[in-house]
Amino acid sequence: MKTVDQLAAHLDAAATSRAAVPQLGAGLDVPTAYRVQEAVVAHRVARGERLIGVKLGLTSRAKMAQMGVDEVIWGRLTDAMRVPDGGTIRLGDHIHPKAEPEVAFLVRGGAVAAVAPAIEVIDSRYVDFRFTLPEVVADNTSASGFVLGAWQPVPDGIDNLGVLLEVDGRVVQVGSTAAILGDPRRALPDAVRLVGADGGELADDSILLAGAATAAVPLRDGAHVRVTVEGLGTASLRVAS
Ligand code: 0L1
Ligand code: MG
Repeated sequence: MKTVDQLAAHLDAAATSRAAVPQLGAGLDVPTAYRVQEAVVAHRVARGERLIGVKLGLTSRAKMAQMGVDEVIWGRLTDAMRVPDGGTIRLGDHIHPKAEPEVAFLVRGGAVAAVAPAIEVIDSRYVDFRFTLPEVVADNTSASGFVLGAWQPVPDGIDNLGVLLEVDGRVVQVGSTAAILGDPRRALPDAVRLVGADGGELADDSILLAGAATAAVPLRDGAHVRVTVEGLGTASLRVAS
């Protein structure tokens, strides 16, 4: 088995060269995988990226069942992953990206200060998007990009808001914020617990991507993707080659 630093360099090279790598194979446990994730993200920081938040993954019953787990996972977000609302992502900067509709929180003083509709772009560094739980943790939970709509005060009752994912004006996924941990507000205590267990904390003005409300859809050249969360507004991106 390779060392944590070797595995991190391997995954970072896959991301920077946009060439998917085979799964790492047995022998990696989840605690070690989080060390690999930290080291993978350290490569980004060494290139000048700044940590600006965290994301939760496997937050729906469907994704947990698919992976055979009952615990959410978390990953690190950097400023270079952020795409402006209505901005463009390039396929050439990714391997096989997918988009999923999410809700994002702005964390301040240990509490949620604002909420926004969001799109997460996930892009596994593994061939065919196939991985075990430790492998996806090591790969920073497939984090690759995200778009935030406008921040706004958190309304009462965000536990069952309708969510639409449109591609080129056609609705391709319909869901509810209930798919995000039963209630997306659970993301904050979960993130505080998971990040805290790792010795970290959510600094003021951290972004928290709470999780996906529907399945992810593959992104293709020229697509216009828009997410609408009932009562919260929209977030969108364009895909170019
Ligand atoms: O954000 C997510 O829920 C993704 C977690 C990793 C699994 C995947 O890539 O689908
Ligand atoms: Mg996600």
